[in-house]
Amino acid sequence: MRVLVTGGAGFIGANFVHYTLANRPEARITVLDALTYAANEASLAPVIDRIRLVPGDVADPEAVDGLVADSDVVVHFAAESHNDNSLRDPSPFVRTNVVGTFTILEAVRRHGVRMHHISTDEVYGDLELDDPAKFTPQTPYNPSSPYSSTKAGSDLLVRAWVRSFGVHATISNCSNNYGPYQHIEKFIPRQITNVLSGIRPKLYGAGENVRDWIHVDDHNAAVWTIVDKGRPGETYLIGADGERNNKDVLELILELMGKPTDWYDRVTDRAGHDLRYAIDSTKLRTELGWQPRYTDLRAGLRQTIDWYAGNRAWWEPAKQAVEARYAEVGQ
Ligand code: NAD
Ligand code: TDX
Repeated sequence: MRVLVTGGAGFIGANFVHYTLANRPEARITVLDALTYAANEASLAPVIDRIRLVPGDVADPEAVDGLVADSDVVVHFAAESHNDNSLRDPSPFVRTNVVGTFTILEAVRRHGVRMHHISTDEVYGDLELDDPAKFTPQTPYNPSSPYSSTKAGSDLLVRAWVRSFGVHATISNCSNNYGPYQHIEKFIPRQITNVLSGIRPKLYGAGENVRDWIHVDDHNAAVWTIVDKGRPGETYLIGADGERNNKDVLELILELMGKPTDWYDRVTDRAGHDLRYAIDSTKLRTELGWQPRYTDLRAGLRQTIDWYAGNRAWWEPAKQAVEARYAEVGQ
């Protein structure tokens, strides 16, 4: 099977490449990635002789067309992915997430190629902290940030291309991922690398916001389950029942790293900060038989901490600039 992985030099995409090489030896992988600030070629270095890495923009039809034509399936991860960045400058989010997905859709339509679109639970907006409800495939779209609204827009394009043109596509909306190779602008790796750098961790507001954490390998196993068995045009929600508030996650990181659990700063809250995300993944589990393997957040975080401690060369060059950028806005 020839697999085109867009965004394969980013966090989830690079883990997808590693997961695929380990579990699907028959797959022939091409990565299309614009190598933005969020990419790290070192994430693919150990396997670079087993894949083809093509630098290029998913919003550029010429870069996309031939690669799609030569594929059996496109797994579309490429996106601008960080909410905080989208609040500073939404324009690359509109281009990559909306125009990029449109460009991929037109190419898969032209060449009759199967597509799986990677999206987020943030398209559903947020839930109250004390609401027992979770997001389901029936929850109406109600995105809050420039990031999540462009992801919602991309999902709606996929749905329309399925219905109008019969494109063979599936969509998955996953909750917050953690694991190796995640950019240090994101919550968990930012705090781990802060501790490793002697910097006090930074919690937005009171830290009551809840995220539904899933290990990146569980996400990628679910993606393969959908590529193998998903029904065309269907949407699957991916989540591992990992709800925790940010303060609890931070205190767990501090405990695992041998620091006092109050060794952190409270900083300016995110504008429009979504309160809570929670996924009901019943459809994926019952219809397609997927189950998460990493159900112990403590064990998954310990493995992730060990990875950042053992791979300083991967993240240290970016650390100062990431923290300087946050400091400009009091975070
Ligand atoms: P990331 O920011 O780590 O990686 C994104 C990758 O896309 C980078 O390698 C970047 O260079 C590439 N890219 C950006 N613009 C591009 C363009 N115009 N053309 C080609 N490549 C481009 O993101 P991530 O966290 O790995 O997220 C991957 C996907 O998963 C995204 O679609 C995101 O919305 C979705 N998602 C992420 C999470 C999460 O917790 N991180 C959860 C649910 C869904
Ligand atoms: O320093 C921080 N302190 C802090 O308290 C940072 C960077 C974040 N936070 C909070 C904000 C969120 O409530 O932690 C939570 C997680 O923040 P992020 O890692 O920025 O993730 P989030 O905004 O929840 O979005 C993530 O999950 C859904 C991914 O970045 C998205 O790409 C994905 O769609």
